[in-house]
Amino acid sequence: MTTTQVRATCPHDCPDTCALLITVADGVATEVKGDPDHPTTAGVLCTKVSRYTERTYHAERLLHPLRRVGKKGEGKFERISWDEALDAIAARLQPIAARDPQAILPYSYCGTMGLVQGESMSSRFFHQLGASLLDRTICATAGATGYRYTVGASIGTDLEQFQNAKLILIWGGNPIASNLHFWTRAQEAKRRGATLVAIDPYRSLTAEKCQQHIALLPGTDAALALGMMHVLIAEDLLDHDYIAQHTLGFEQLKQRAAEWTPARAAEVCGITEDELVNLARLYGQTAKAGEAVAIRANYGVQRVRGGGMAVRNIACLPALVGAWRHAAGGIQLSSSGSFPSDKPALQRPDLLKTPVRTINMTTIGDDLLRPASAEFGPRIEALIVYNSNPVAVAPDSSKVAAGFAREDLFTVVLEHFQTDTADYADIVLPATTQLEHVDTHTAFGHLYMMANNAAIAPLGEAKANTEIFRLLAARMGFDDPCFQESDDQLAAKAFKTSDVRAMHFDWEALKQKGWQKLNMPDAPFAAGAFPTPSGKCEFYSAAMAADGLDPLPSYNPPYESAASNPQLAARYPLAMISPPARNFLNSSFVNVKSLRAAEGEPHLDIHPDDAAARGLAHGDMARIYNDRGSFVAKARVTTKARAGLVVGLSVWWKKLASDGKNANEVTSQRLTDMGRAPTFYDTLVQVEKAVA
Ligand SMILES: Nc1nc2c(c(=O)[nH]1)N[C@H]1C(S)=C(S)[C@@H](COP(=O)(O)OP(=O)(O)OC[C@H]3O[C@@H](n4cnc5c(=O)[nH]c(N)nc54)[C@H](O)[C@@H]3O)O[C@H]1N2
Ligand SMILES: Nc1nc2c(c(=O)[nH]1)N[C@H]1C(S)=C(S)[C@@H](COP(=O)(O)OP(=O)(O)OC[C@H]3O[C@@H](n4cnc5c(=O)[nH]c(N)nc54)[C@H](O)[C@@H]3O)O[C@H]1N2
Ligand code: SF4
Ligand SMILES: [Mo]
Repeated sequence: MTTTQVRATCPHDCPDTCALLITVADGVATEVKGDPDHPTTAGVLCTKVSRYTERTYHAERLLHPLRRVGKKGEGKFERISWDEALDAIAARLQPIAARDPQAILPYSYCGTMGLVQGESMSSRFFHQLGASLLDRTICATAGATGYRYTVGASIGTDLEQFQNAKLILIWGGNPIASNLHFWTRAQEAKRRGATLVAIDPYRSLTAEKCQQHIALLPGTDAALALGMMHVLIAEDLLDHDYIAQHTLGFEQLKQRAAEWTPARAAEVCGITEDELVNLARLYGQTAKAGEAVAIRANYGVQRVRGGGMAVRNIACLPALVGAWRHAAGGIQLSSSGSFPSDKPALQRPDLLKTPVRTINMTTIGDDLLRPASAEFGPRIEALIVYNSNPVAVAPDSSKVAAGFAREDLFTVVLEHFQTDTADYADIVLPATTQLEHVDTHTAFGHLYMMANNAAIAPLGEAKANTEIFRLLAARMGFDDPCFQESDDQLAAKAFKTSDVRAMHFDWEALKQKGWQKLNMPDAPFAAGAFPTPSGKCEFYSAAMAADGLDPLPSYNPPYESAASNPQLAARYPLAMISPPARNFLNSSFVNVKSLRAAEGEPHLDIHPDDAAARGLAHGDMARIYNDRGSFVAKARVTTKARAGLVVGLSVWWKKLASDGKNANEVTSQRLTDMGRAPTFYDTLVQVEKAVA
């Protein structure tokens, strides 16, 4: 028996982007471990990816192309050959492209975060075709936009510094579930005497383990940050020198913050004035004592109408107290902007010869149902889905499913499994997993360029996304030489070596070593030099004014809350959030038995008072509904959910739930204040005991 060890990278949409070691015995992957030498992975993986072989060798892996024989959504398919599949696709796409290629839409997200198997050959294909562009907003664009207006780019505190902080605000994140290797650092900081504060409407696994927990109402974080600014300014807990040298608009900010008395802010947030004032003092006084104060801002704050502004306001705090002076101070939202990846080289936008429209992935429900019009352009006639499971993950799911069920829509799905989305496909194409293909990765939680070597041969007839788009390009008659490039050739172009941060990038060397840190200063904004138009942290943003937004920190209340929409709240009094379950990764892994068993079944956490008012007991089946739809989940009566809030950990495969539905039945397609992003956690519902 020959046993080898292959260096790989976790492909999932998780900030940790772990370095993996794959043990391969006679061509079979037998173990997936964390690389002990990688500084942030440190030999530890989450439960999900420790079970990676269970996913790769799953009995239900798609191993052959399939053609639908049943009704859309029914899941009945027959096996066909690759030639038949590619011919069938080209035969459907060609006439549509001849009429108007914008009627063809790619739909993809981060099933893999790889630069090669994500958007490289696929983008080239759609650019050459002249298909509609997809605005990939489903996760991070609200916060990224708010952060960019303020700090300049998605650059922040290095993960490897957090253990040295004296105070860490874990703001809208649940790292025990979703950012494990940050949690390790936070715990180390705690051992060294740091205080951890969770800011989260829900007593999450993480909030339970922090010394303090501020359980504010969902969607009110921008007000909390404004109230904190008020206290910092009123009590002079400021770094005047840092403000003078490295910020813009302090005098205007001062006036704005004056309006946000602790009493007003606390009322909006549904917390006590003391909680707010004490938090601001803890933050300001710790900084004033010369200690590092850090914020880990995460996605929980962004999935509401005011999500962009919330991140912007939070991102102002470190500059006010001079937290950026310390390598362990400041804020991390995402490290993605640190990577000089060369997207134009990979994606070749120059292949697109005429301007085309852009469709927002968040509103795919409405857009699939939209007729042709002067504003919208042609009706969507063909959809090619890869690296995503929109029928489960996109908001307002009954609309999404209705769109996918259109008989006149031609749908191709590239997948590992027969997902809720694949059930609606005309043609399903089997894709390789990370163990079977080559890739290179950035990260959004650390600063390492990462390599993924193929550990095993593709299973069955599975092919890498890149190879599928190469074959489709050939079928469509695209003869540009760029459609011949191999995965290694693509990976070799992934980073700009002209940029000092990646000047040492060399693909062959990276494949050998597995990972390589970017050249980045330890404390990125210790001496200012923010990548904003002014070079300063912008409390006042002229770019925002130009974009029609309030140029100063402000508060955009939720679309759906008791305070902002009392009429709706009279019918649907409970705020619902549906953050990630620990054992799933979005909708990935839901079909892995051991992981699904750990989650059990869809649950709804509800406060004892709210349950009692509805005659709902622990373990009863609850029906959760609003005007958009309904789903059922088993009630867990618990004070983890504050009164007025219900929590349904997600994202379940609809077909693995007893009613064939999930939390996205009730979420809406309305967009955030910035970044055209979804508002999954801006949802009012009513709950009742389900009739058996
Ligand atoms: N195990 C696991 N890990 C994951 C994922 C997964 O599905 N499972 N998904 C990955 C992806 S794609 C992402 S984007 C990240 C997401 O992971 P996180 O960044 O941690 O974000 P969420 O899980 O959306 O929310 C985190 C916390 O925010 C809280 N929250 C909800 N609304 C609000 C609010 O208005 N204000 C505040 N302050 N808090 C709020 C929730 O209760 C939750 O506990 O995790 C990644 N990692
Ligand atoms: N209610 C609610 N809805 C949510 C969220 C929430 O918190 N609550 N979170 C939102 C967020 S943050 C995100 S990021 C989105 C995530 O939404 P998606 O990006 O759609 O993520 P997944 O559901 O994991 O689906 C990814 C799919 O890609 C497939 N895949 C993986 N690797 C490959 C590959 O190499 N090739 C191909 N062809 N396929 C591959 C996987 O099998 C999987 O089915 O969901 C959003 N939806
Ligand atoms: S999902 Fe996240 S924590 Fe788990 S192995 Fe992948 S990168 Fe690491
Ligand atoms: Mo996400």
